[in-house]
Amino acid sequence: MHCTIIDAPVRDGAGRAGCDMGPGALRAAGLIDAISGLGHRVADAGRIERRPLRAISHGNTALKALPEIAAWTEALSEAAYAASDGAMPIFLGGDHSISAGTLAGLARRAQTAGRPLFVLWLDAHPDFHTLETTTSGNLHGIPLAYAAGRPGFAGYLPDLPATVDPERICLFGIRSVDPAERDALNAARVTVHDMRAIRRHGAATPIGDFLARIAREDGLLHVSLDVDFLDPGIAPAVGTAVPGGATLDEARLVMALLSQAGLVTSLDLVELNPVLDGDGRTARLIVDLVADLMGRRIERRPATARPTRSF
Ligand code: EXY
Ligand code: MN
Ligand code: MN
Ligand code: MN
Repeated sequence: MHCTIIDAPVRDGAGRAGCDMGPGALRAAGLIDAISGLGHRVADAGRIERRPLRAISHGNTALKALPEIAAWTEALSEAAYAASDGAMPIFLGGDHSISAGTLAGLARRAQTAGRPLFVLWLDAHPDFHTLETTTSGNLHGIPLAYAAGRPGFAGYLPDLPATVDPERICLFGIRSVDPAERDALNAARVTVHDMRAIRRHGAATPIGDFLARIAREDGLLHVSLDVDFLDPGIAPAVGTAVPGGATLDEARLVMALLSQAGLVTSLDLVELNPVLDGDGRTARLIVDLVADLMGRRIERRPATARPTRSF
């Protein structure tokens, strides 16, 4: 596999500062060595430059940093399109607003390639607000709606040349949904596996079914991994922590299933806030999960020590 690492140090979409240091923290935690150590060729594209700011106004006065996020979205859309021509781009966020750009570029790539794009959204939140429905005004709450072509973005950016079909989106790990998002997800027929369903039925069947469909349709698969997918007990370095997230075993199972299927063609790692990661353990955990996804063999430890005989 050929991978391209792309830093997207975006912080303006989140309610608190710090996500701009995410790429540096993932690198310091050994991300590149972890991937190349598995035999993959890694190209380092370095940091994306934001486009120049344009004046953009909108009737929703709650919106924060609209010109900044628009300028990042344009830059990331171009970068994602270019980097996905034959390689697997890995985008180091940055807050989740980066995925509006990465998905826009990847949808265009899929259209060029004549293949359907599927999205696995690993997150506590659906990020399915429009510019009209968000009440927090934090634009990390909108990227999936934007990429799916929901109405409610008029006057923001030029129309997307390609969007992600909502019926090819799978939300997994969800446990914090705003009412406007709930209604829109139902109307758009997005697949939602919330934590309650995962606890009751397990992770293997829904992920396996989604992967089987992608294989049948010869699709591309983008995985967007928000740190808050994980339980805050194991991944505290996130500004929007929600209790009851994926455990280490659940997250590793998902990564192992993705690795075995070999269908992932692009990846976002978002919302890591190193300011909240005193000992760096969240960054190390994300690197570990990426290594699982990229094919590291899962070692099985016996539940109890094996009896040994020395005579
Ligand atoms: N739905 C909430 C809002 O719109 O403010 C929370 C969004 C959190 C987004 C995080 C990154 O996934
Ligand atoms: Mn998110
Ligand atoms: Mn989230
Ligand atoms: Mn909201």
